[in-house]
Amino acid sequence: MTTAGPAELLRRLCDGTSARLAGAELRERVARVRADLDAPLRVAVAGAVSSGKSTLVNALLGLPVAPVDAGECTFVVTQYEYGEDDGRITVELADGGVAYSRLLPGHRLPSDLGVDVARIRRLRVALDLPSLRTVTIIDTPGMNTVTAVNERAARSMLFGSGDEDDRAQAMIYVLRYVQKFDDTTLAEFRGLTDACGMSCVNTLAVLGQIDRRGDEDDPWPTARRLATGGYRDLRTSVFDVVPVIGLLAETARARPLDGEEVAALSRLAQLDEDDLEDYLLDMEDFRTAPDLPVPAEVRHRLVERLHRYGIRVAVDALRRGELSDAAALTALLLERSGYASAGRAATGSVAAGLAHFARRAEQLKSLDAVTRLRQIARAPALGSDRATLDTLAAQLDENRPIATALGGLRIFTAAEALGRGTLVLSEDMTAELLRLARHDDPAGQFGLPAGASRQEIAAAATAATTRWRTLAMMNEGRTAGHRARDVLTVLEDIVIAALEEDTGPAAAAGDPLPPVRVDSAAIEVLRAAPMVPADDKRALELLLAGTELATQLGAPPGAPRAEVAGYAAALGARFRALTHRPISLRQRRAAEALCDTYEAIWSRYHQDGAS
Ligand SMILES: Nc1nc2c(ncn2[C@@H]2O[C@H](COP(=O)(O)OP(=O)(O)O)[C@@H](O)[C@H]2O)c(=O)[nH]1
Ligand SMILES: [Mg+2]
Repeated sequence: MTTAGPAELLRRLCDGTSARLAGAELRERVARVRADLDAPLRVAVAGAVSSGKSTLVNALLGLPVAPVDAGECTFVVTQYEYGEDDGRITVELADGGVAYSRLLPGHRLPSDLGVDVARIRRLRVALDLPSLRTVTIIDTPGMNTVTAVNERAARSMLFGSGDEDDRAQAMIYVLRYVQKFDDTTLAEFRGLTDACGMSCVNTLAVLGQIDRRGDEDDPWPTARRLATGGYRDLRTSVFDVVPVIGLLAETARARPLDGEEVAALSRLAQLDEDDLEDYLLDMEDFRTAPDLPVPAEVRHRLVERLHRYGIRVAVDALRRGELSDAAALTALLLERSGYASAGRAATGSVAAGLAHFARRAEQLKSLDAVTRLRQIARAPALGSDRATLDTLAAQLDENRPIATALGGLRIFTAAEALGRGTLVLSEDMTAELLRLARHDDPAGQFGLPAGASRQEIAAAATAATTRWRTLAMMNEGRTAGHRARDVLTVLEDIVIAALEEDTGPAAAAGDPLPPVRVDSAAIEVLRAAPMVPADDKRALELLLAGTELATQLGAPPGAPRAEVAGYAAALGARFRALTHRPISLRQRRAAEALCDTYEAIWSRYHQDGAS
C-alpha cells in the first residue's frame, strides 16, 4: 500500500525524460514541471473587480500588503511567495526583463514601482512567512465578465499570461453580492473554472462581503443559508462554498485597530443607541456628520476598517462591557468575520478551505504536472525527441502503471469528469463521489461519524464497490467506464487497508474455507501468454494447486476470512491491471474471468466477515 507517492513518481518521470531530450526548449519545459512539484502550491484568488480579493489576500497573509481599492498595483497579477529576503519585489516585465524593488515599511506595496504598469507581466513579492512554505498566494486583477472568453484569454486575465506554466494549481473564487445562484451565474462560473483548468477538487468559492447583503442586523443566518444552497448548485465545480466578511478578517489579522480607533469606538458606545443607529444607516452620514464626538478622520478609518456591521459589533460589545482590551476586540472581530470555523472541520470556512489545499498540495501539484506533461508530450518534435515524447505519452496513458499508481488522484480525475459531464451519475453516486473527493479520512469519505470502526468503514466501502463495479461494467471501454474503475480501485484499497489493520489476534483462524472452482481454460490462456508477468503466473498456479481457499490465494493455510478476502482483493486488482495491458482479446477475456473469480471471493468473505 505505501509505495512512492504520486509526486515522487512524477519527479522520476521528469528526470528520466529530461535526461533523454536533446531539444533545449523541451528540456526546459519538463524542468519547469519538475521544479513546480517541489515548489509550494500556487493558489490564485480570483473574482470580479472589487469583489474583495485583495482584502482577502491580506487576511490570508496576515499582512496589509495587497493594495485595496485604488492604486495601480491592483491591475497587476501579484504573487506572494516564501522568501527569506522579506519584502523583496521581483517585477517581471512583459518583454522578459526583470526589475527589483522593495515593500515599504509596514509591509505595503509601493504605488510606484518605477516601471510603467503596462509593461509589467507579474509581481513576485517575497515574504518570510512559514505559511507560504506550502502555498503561494496569487492576487489577481479580476474581471467583470466571464462570458465569451476563450481559455487563453480567461487565463491571462486571471494569471497574467495564457502560459500553461503560470497557471494556478488551485483557486479561491470570490463571489460578490450573489443573492441567489441563477442559471446564468452558474453557467458563467462553470465556464470560467473549466477554462482555467479548475474543478471541484481545487476550487473554493467564497461568498464575500456578506455584511453588505440585505439589511438584517446579523447577516450570518442568511449568509450560511446562501452558502449551503450555493454548494448544492456548484458542487460539481467547487470543493466548498464558504461565506466570509473579508474586511473584518483583514482588520483582525492584518491591521488591528490602534488605540485611537479603539478609544473612538468607546466614545461611540456611550452615545444614545438609536442616535448612533441613525448615523450608521448611511455610511456617508456617519463619516461627515458634524456633531459626532469622534474626529471625522478617525470615523473615516473606522468605516474603512469595519464598515457598518463591524462598527455595530464593536460598539455593542463595548456597551455590554464585554471587551477588556484591544486584543479582545480583535478576537471578537475575527470570530464575527467567519474566517475560521470552530474546530478542525475540513469545510465551512476560508481557513478550513486553505488548510485543505495545503494538506493536498502534493496531490494537486501532481494533477497539474500530469496535465502539463501530457501537453508537452503532444508538442512537435523530431528524431529521438519524438520517440522520447511518445514514450512520455505512453507512460502517462491512463491505463499504464504510472497513472494507476497515482492513488487517490483517481478520485480527483473521476470528480473532474463528473464536472465536465463525461461521467454521468445518479444523485446518490454523485454525492458519494464528491464525499470521497472532499474528505481526507475514510469515515468522512463514507459519510460515517468520525469515530466509525474499521468494520463499519470496510462495510460501507464494500457496499460502494458493488455500485461502482456495476457502473464500470455498464460503461466498459468508455471514459465513464475507466473513471468508474478508478473509483472502484480506490474503494478496494480502502477495504483492504481497513481489513489489514483488522487482522490482529482477535481475528482467530477458523476452519479452512472450501476451495473455489477455477476456470482452467482461462488459466491456461494466461499461463501461455508472454505478456503476463511471472508473479501473476505463479498466482495462477497456486489457484490450480491449492486445496483450500487460503492456499489457492497464496495466503497461509487456515488464514482467517478477512485475510483471505484481502488476498483476493489484491489479486483481483492485479489481474484487472493486466486487462489494461496490450494483450489479445482472448487473453483479456481470460484475465477478466480471473478478476471476476477473485472479486467474487473477496465480496463473499469480506461481507461475511463484516456482518
Ligand atoms: N463591507 C465590506 N467591504 C469590503 C469587504 N471586503 C472588501 N471590502 C471593500 O471592498 C472594496 C474592494 O476591495 P478589494 O479587496 O480592493 O477588491 P478587489 O478589487 O477584488 O481586490 C474595498 O473598499 C474594500 O475595503 C467586506 O467583507 N465587507
Ligand atoms: Mg485587488
